[in-house]
Amino acid sequence: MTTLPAPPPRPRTRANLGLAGTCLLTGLIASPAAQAHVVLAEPVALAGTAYRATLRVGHGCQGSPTTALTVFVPAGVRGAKPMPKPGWTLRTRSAALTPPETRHGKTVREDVVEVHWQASSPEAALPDGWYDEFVLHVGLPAQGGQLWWRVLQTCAQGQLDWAQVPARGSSTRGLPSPAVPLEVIPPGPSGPNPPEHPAHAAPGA
Ligand SMILES: [Cu+2]
Repeated sequence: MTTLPAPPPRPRTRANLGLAGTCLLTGLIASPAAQAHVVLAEPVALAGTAYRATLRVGHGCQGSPTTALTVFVPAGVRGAKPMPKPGWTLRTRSAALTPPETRHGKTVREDVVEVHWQASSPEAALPDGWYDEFVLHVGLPAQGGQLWWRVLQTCAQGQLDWAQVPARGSSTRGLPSPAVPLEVIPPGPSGPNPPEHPAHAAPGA
C-alpha cells in the first residue's frame, strides 16, 4: 500500500460549475440522469455488511476522456479494498483511525480514506462515449443512514468534482454535480443475518 499526499483543498470555481451544469443539461435531454452521472451500481445496501461498491462512470468531461478517478471513502466505511484495473495504476491514501479499532484480533490504527485510479497511458483513458466501472470492497457502518461518496473525475481536459450533497433528504435532483448516494438500510427488528466473518463487515459488528 502506498500513501498519497493529502490533496490541496479544491475551491469550487465557476469553471467547475459550468462544466457540471452542461453535464446536467445533456443528461436531462439525452439520457436518464442515472446513466449520466457517476453512480453506484447498487445504491442500496444493508448496514453492517460487506459491500461491493461499483462506481459507474458514464461520460467524460465535456467530451474529454477520463484519465483518473479519485474516490473519497465516506466516514464510517471501513476496510476499503480497491480492485485493480488493467491499464490503470492504483494508489490509496490512509488516515489515522481515532480511536484505533480491533479487527481479526489485531489493533488497526489507520484505514484507507482515498482510492485513486490513474490511466497508465492516453490509450488506457476512458473515452467520453464509453462507460466503465471502478470497484471497491468495503465494510458498511453498523447503523443505517444516507452515505455520500465524493468522486473526483479527472479528464484529459478538465475535471468534474462529484461532491454536492442536498441540504436535506436524499434526492440529488437539481444538483449539477452531486456526490454519489448510498442508502444504508438499518437492520430489521430481528436484525440482519450475522455475517459469515463479522470482522470483515463493520466496526463494532
Ligand atoms: Cu453526468
